[in-house]
Amino acid sequence: MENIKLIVDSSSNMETNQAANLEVVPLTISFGRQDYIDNEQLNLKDFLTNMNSNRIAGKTTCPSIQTWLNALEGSEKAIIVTMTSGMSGTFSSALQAKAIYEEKHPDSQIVVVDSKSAGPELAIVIHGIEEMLQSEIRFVDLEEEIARFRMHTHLLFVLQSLHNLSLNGRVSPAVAKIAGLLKINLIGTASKEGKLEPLAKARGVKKAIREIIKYMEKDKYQGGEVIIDHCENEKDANTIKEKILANYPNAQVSIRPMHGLCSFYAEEGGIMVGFHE
Ligand code: X90
Repeated sequence: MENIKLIVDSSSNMETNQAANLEVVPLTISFGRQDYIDNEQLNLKDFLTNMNSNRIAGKTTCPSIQTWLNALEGSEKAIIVTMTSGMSGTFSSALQAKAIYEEKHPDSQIVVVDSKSAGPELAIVIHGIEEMLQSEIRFVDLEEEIARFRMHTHLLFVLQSLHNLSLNGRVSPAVAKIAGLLKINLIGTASKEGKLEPLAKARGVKKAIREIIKYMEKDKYQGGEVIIDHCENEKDANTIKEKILANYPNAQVSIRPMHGLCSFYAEEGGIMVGFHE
């Protein structure tokens, strides 16, 4: 279809690609007075060192309305995919930008999708949309088609710490309590409302990886695209990939390092698995 811009926030761990008309809009992570903008210029090593030193509790800020407006500038049609409205103001800020932009440009049409998820599931949704755009679909039908596609995409994750999630009030007190447990891996998913939903606890990584594979099957995984994002944990990401390929040799499985936002919340060792059934 003609010239439709795709815009996604940096929780997707994706990169801006002008040739593909895809722009990634950054969130910001701050430690005291030091702001890290989660874009291509972010020095991840330096960022992780600062984060792991834990001297100051960090916080995050969603993209401003103006940041979205800058990304929309010049586009008549655009699709914005944001991280979950259940844990971030990112969706709401994008919706406000849409209203302002459409009023200023009456011929423009902007679709804003609340992914109700984070990380690699956003990339899976973007890939799905890119595929739709290759077909004969009309722009007015896209929103419904994206909603249908999203019914078959999922997010699972393993977290070794919930420190930053609970310090920032992004999980309920009941979930935050699990954060105190040492050496526990929390396996979880994105709930229907787009909140962190614990599924299981595991001592040891092996067990945690088995749980991930088990829950993928429960989610009716049958060989679709998988993206595994990790925070300094390529080893476990690879093990998960191998296990998936053992059952589905033709599956497209990729591994990516998390960018700043996901690294901050998933923390060192954290793994997020986004997939299409
Ligand atoms: O400042 C902001 O608006 C950003 C807040 C982001 C909070 C959630 C980030 C989650 C990143 C952690 C594990 C996955 C949980 C996702 C459930 C939907 C990764």
